[in-house]
Amino acid sequence: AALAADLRLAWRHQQFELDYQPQVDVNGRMTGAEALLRWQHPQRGRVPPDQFIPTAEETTLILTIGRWVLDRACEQLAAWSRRSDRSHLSISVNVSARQFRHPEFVDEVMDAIARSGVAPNKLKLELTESLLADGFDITVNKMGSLKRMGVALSLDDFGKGYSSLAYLKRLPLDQLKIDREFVKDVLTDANDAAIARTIIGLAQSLHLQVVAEGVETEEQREFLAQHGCDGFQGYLFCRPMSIERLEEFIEANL
Ligand code: G
Ligand code: G
Ligand code: MN
Ligand code: NA
Repeated sequence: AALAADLRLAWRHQQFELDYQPQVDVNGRMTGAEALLRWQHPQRGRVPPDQFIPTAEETTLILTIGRWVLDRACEQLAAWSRRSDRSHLSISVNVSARQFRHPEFVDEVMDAIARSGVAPNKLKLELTESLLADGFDITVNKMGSLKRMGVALSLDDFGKGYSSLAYLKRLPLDQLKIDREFVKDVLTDANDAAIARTIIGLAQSLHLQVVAEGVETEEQREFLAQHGCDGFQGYLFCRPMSIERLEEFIEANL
């Protein structure tokens, strides 16, 4: 309850910020970035999202924050679209189950895109397998509406949840993200290596792009790339950082 009250104050005092973490292709070229929410608390410092998003989800604040994140991401995409050396970049936005479930969600995405004037395919929504608990047909229909709008859809934290392969086939996805849990020990744990390879193979047979998160070493990147992974994100390339620092990273890596 105390945290919920603190979060409302945080919203009122504009203590939320977005960091961005670059994503790169097999050639090391940046293809886009994931927007990651941060709470800059005057006393507690920077509070990581896993410590406040669950509470925000218990209140309607997640809807307010979620709209703000979408708007910010679209504004950033609009700024990049006006520069020829950045117009290819995409931004991935995490969408919580409660936010996705809200009846207005599809309209809100449409509004954010319309207001900013960005190409819809530059916006990627990261959904999690927990959405499937809501009822499969509703989820698929909503995803279909977003797809028809041209927005890209990614399944985040893949492998941690419980989505069956039969379900996966029917979801209108563009991308799977291999959870960092499986990437961490991919070189030393035969089971994790098998899981990572299986996810990559699955993505390939479903014609989905596959991005590994939490890539920290060149050896991990190499292993994943050899098995067909086409996108990478992690400390090896870059930590999540402010938009100002990200702009410097982009300049240095053009
Ligand atoms: O940046 P960090 O690794 O601490 O993020 C932890 C998790 O918090 C991410 O995996 C992501 O699922 C979640 N997260 C980050 N930003 C957002 C956001 O804007 N909205 C939602 N719903 N979740 C987010
Ligand atoms: O959406 P998701 O919860 O997966 O967000 C990714 C989270 O993983 C972010 O909170 C980010 O800070 C964190 N992260 C990003 N790259 C790395 C990495 O290379 N190693 C570790 N341990 N965490 C990472
Ligand atoms: Mn994510
Ligand atoms: Na993730």
